Amino acid sequence: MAKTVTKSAGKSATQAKTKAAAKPAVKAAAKAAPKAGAKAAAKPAAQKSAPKAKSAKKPALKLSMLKPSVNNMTVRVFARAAGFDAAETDAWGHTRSPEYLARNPAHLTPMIEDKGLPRGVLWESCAIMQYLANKHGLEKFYPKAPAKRAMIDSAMFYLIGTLYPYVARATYPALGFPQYAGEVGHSDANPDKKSEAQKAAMAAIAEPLEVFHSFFRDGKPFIGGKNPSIADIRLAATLEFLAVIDYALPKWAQEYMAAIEKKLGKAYAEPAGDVRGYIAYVRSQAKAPA
Ligand SMILES: N[C@@H](CCC(=O)N[C@@H](CS)C(=O)NCC(=O)O)C(=O)O
Repeated sequence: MAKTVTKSAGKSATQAKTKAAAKPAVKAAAKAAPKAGAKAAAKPAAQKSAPKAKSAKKPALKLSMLKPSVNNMTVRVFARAAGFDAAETDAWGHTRSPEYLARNPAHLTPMIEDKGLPRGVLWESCAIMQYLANKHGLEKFYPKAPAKRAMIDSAMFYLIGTLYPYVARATYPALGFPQYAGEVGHSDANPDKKSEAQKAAMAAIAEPLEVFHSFFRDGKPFIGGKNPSIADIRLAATLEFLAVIDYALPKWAQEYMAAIEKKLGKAYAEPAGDVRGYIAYVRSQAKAPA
């Protein structure tokens, strides 16, 4: 299986920064010690600077992903925003290979590999973010206080269970993605019926979307408060797909997405660029003369 390891610009910049910052600190400590004239003083100085350099090191992350997917975009944005040293493997065309299925019988991406996990791998975008935030104490993205955390969890479950199925039924036909068994779009119904079902799904998006605004955000810039939480990353990424059907997002949602992108910068823009690039591609194909 050909592996494409894509290393993000943000990450290599951080890596370079870490290395550059770590070296002079250790060097300076070693230099300063002889000047102090005491051999014993050299050790504590060097030891003091060592943990600093170590704690600045970004935790490694092995991620299998698909670039056009917003489920994957979610974890890719989070990994960058939280400063992971993420090695991304493009799983396009490999999710049903015997090797992949042996590790992940659900054949899904995003998937992370982590020795600490009982089965060595973890899929489901929200579970991945929850796990990594728990493991590394990333409270900025996933608050620890039970009541606050419950709201983030509720928003994410509501998204996966209610909003996302509508988004998928409305956008997958335009994205060229397969639909789920049991849905009209997956059946051999005639094109008019399929189009009717797609329109119904599109119309159904407005209600849960408004719930995120009125209930979960509740006047705050983000669901997470002043900073985007993992629920915000999950929501903003999901809404990216709506561009493929020219869905008229309410003003608040447009501003909300812009605010997340502004706050997270390249961490958001880079994975979003892959999704947007794919949307631009499918749209250009749809317009191209047969
Ligand atoms: N609820 C899951 C959805 C994951 C999912 O549907 N992944 C798709 C890409 S969007 C996938 O990997 N499909 C490949 C396959 O089924 O073979 C999540 O949020 O992670």
